[in-house]
Amino acid sequence: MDDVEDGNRGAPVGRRVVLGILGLGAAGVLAGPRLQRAQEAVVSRDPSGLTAVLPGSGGFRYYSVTSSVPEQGPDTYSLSVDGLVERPARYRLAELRAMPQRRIVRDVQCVTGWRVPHTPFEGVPLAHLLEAAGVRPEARAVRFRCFDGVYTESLTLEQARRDDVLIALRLRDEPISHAHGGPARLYVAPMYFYKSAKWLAGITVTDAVRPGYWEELGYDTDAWVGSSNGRDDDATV
Ligand SMILES: Nc1nc2c(c(=O)[nH]1)N[C@H]1C(S)=C(S)[C@@H](COP(=O)(O)O)O[C@H]1N2
Ligand SMILES: [Mo]
Repeated sequence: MDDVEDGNRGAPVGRRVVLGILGLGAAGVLAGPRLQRAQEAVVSRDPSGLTAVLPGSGGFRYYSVTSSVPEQGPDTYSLSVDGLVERPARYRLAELRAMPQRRIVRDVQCVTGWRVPHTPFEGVPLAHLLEAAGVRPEARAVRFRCFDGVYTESLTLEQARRDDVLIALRLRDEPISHAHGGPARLYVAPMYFYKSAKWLAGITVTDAVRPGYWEELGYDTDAWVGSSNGRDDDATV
């Protein structure tokens, strides 16, 4: 329960509301329209979302700011790269899988306090796609769009070129499930998990950072674990 009420800079989520929603059961988080509406109402005030610990999820919470997201797979998925680049591109899942992959094992850290230790993510370094696209000299930032149609994120170009930022295709050595943002999600290892946009659909190179979904609501755009969002004290967690 702690993560629900912890670290919230907006209106706190009342314990009674939280208990009421949890009482509807974890399975309903993914399926029940009534719970999804309740979930949205809560999530809109708190990036912890209120979600549930899914059975067998190994400590992950399921988060989505939208109530349902259409599934995409090898036949339908594509990722676009455009904006201030010499060579805009669109990649199918098979093409992404054929690129050089990097595997990173770190702790997943949500800004609200929950953590999943030693979690392997694997995918194409974002730097590789930027290199292939040919970033123009005036570019300063990268913007991410999701096929849920709502969530957005952004990084400075310098952050986006780090070798611990991936277009992740695998989580815990399996293809990323739909619930975890598959078939491809952003993975920004050194930052709080809200930077790791699920259901990634598009990458646009831009001239300035535009705050993403949660950042419009007050969370830090530079979301370094341990030194952002007023959590400097947590540097070792
Ligand atoms: N598209 C999208 N990406 C998202 C979110 C979301 O609601 N929609 N939530 C963020 C937050 S706050 C967290 S903690 C993680 C949760 O990822 P998980 O559902 O795989 O645990 O996804 C991040 N990426
Ligand atoms: Mo989060």
